[in-house]
Amino acid sequence: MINEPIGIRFEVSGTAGIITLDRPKALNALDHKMVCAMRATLDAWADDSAVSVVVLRSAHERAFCVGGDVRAMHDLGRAGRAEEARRFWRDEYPLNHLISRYPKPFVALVGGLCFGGGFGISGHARYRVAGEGLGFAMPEVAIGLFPDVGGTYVLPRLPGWSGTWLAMTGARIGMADAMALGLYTHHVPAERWPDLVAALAAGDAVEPLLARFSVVPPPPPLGPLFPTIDRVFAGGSVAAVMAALDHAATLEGVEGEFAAKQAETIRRASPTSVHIAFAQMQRGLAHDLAGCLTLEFRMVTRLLAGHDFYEGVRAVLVDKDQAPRWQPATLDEVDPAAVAAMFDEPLPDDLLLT
Ligand code: QUE
Repeated sequence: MINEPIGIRFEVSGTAGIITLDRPKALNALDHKMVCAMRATLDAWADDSAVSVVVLRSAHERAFCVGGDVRAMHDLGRAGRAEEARRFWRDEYPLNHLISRYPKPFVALVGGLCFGGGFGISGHARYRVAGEGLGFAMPEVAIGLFPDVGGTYVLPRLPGWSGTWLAMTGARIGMADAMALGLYTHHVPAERWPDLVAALAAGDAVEPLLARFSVVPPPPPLGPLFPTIDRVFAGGSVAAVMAALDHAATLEGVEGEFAAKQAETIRRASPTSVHIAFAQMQRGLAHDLAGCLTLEFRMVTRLLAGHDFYEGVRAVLVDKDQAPRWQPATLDEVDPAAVAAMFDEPLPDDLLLT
C-alpha cells in the first residue's frame, strides 16, 4: 500500500507543529514506528524557525494513548527476538527525555485513556492539559511490567505517598484527581481544544492562552482518601504496606472498603512487578529523569528475559482470561535483595542519556 498510515500524523499549522496520535484500533498504543517518527519530527522542529510551539493530541476522544505496544514486544520476545523488542524501549525512553527538555513550548492535550507509555510522551511536557474525560493510570504491574517511561522520576515526587499507591496498584484516576496530584498543569474542557489549538497556531503567547482557556477543576473525588493513602503507603517495605492495608481493611466505611480493594488489586498483580514498583518509589528521588530512565531500561531488559511479562500480556491482552500464573506467585516469595540487584547491576549496554 502506498502511504500506509503509521498511527501518527504531523502537520505545521501557522506557527504550531501539531502531532496527532491516530491508531484507533489499538487505542493509540505506541509502536516502534510511531516513536521513531515522533523523534525525527521533534528533532526537525527544534531547529525549524517556522515552528514556535508543539502540540500533541489524539484524533480520538476515547483514548489519548493506552501505552506502548506491549503486545508486539511480547510477540517478539516469545519468538526469541527479545533484542528487537529492547530496541523499542531504547528509542522510547530517549523520546520521553527529549520531551522533558524540549527547547520550545510543548503542549500535550490529554483526554480519554492515558496509560503508561501515553504518560511518557505527555507527562514530561512543559504544559499538560487534561480534558474532563481523562483516565490516567500506570497499570504495568498488571502485565508483569513496572511503571516505566519516567515513572521512577515522576511518581515519588507526587504529593504524599500517592505515587507509591498509583505504582503498586495501577489504579485509574480521573481528571479532577489527576489535577489535584499535579500530574497536569491545566484543565481545559475538550470542547475548547479546537479554539485553543487555533490560537496557538496563530502565534499567541502560550501561558496567557492557557490561563484564558483553563477552568478550575472540580474537587477531587479521592480527596477524603488521600490521608489513608499517605498513612498506608508510607510503609518501609512491601510487607509493611500490605500489613497496613490489611489492617485498614478492617475499618468501617469508605476507608475500609478502599483499603480492601487496594490490597486485592495488588495481590492480583505480578508479585515481582509490585516489588519493583515499590523499589522504584524508594530510589527515584535520588535520580534525575535521565538516571531514572537508565534504571528502567535495565529493569525492562531483565524482565524481557524472565517470565511474568509474557504471562501478564498473555492473560490481559492475548487470551484475555485475566488469570495470570505469576512466578513467583506471592509477594512473600519475592526477595527484595534480588530486586535491588536488578537495579544495581549495570548492563553491558546500559542506556545512557545526556
Ligand atoms: C497494562 C498496560 C498496558 C495495557 C494493559 C495493562 C499497556 C498497553 C495496553 C494495550 C491496550 C490495548 C491495545 C494495545 C495495548 O494495555 O501498556 O495494543 O490495543 O499498551 O493492564 O501497561
